[in-house]
Amino acid sequence: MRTPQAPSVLDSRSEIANQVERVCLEAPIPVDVHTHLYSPRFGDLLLWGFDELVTYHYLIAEVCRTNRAVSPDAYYALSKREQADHIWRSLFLDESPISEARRGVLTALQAFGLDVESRDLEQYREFFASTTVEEHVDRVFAAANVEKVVMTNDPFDDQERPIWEQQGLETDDRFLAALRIDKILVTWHEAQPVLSGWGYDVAADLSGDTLSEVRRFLTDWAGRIHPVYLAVSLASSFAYPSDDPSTLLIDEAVIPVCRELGVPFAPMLGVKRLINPALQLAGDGVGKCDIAALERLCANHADVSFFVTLLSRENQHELCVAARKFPNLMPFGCWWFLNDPSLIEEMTRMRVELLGLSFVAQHSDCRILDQLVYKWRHFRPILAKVLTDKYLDLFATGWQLTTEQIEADVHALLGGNFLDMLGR
Ligand code: RAT
Ligand code: ZN
Repeated sequence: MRTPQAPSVLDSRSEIANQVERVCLEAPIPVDVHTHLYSPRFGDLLLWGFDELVTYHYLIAEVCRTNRAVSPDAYYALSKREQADHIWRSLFLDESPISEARRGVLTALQAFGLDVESRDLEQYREFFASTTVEEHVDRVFAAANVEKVVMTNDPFDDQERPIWEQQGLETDDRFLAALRIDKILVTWHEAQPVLSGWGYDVAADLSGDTLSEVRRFLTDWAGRIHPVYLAVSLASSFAYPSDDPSTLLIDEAVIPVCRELGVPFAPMLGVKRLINPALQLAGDGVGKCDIAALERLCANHADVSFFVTLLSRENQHELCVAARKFPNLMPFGCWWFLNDPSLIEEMTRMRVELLGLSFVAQHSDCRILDQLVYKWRHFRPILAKVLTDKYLDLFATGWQLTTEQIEADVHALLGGNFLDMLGR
């Protein structure tokens, strides 16, 4: 019989620092809680490769300000390959690629063993052309050390819907589904005729059986995709309660379905949509949201979990305070414009100080498979830095730390807390 190993007590500052760094750099990510990735069976919906990587919408916004000789309209009129050539030239060759999104491209290329120093995009393209998507999914998951990712699944998407309808449940267990319901909550006037066309008896003014029919629609889709949460991106101006259809739809359709399924509702708040429409997908901005709306949601539905990320830096402290008051509120990730090292460090530090370990520290929001590598490689050392400081503060009081406890703490922050919330 094996005797259980004694927990390894860490008895010096340097030992603690070394172990925290090792654990943060090496721990598998149990689940990346929000991405826009798809499994290979979704075909073209799964974006990957050099041209996709450099035409990420974060880089489109950068190229349109860095090289104003090419207008947004002219940029979008180019082929994907020409867009990639233009971005590579303007953002990587004409100046140092110092921004976070540009650095990310280089981190990904380097991780695949490509020679970043050569600056030879044809060599990069050849590398991707010579691999299969299945091989590349394995390669990327291994390089990022990610076990599972949550997709963003929209039944209103005409390319995505038939795949679920024809092929049924996802079979690659690295890919979990999330039911995205922006169409219903943000643009009900557009969703209503579509739902009607699909045989749901819904009225624009929410009268009659509309709310139970929306519940039926959500339940049908939940049966089809088995979502780990229901999600929506809400504008910074989102108000709750309000006269907008979203209030009744949330209270009477979304929340009851989440309760029934035992999954969280994941509102993501703070976008200002298309402040520059010419930039298309790259044209959204940020606004501070009203934290009271979120507080009221959590208070009105104490038996449902809210899995929340906010886009504005100015909202982050309020979010932590709200989470202290509402145990059913779990903050996650450093979203989009906050996914920059200085802001990640600030937010992670503040969250640890106010919430201990009861949040999910990061998600990747990847749209392109290859980004999984850089989003996590850039995050891990920041987590190590913050946690090292915190553990050393504990050590200074005489508190004893073990490697096992640090591993458990890091696992929780990297997504274990999300799995616990689901009871998995
Ligand atoms: O981060 C992004 O790529 C944004 O464009 C959005 O997709 C956002 O993350 C969202 O999920 O709405
Ligand atoms: Zn997203």
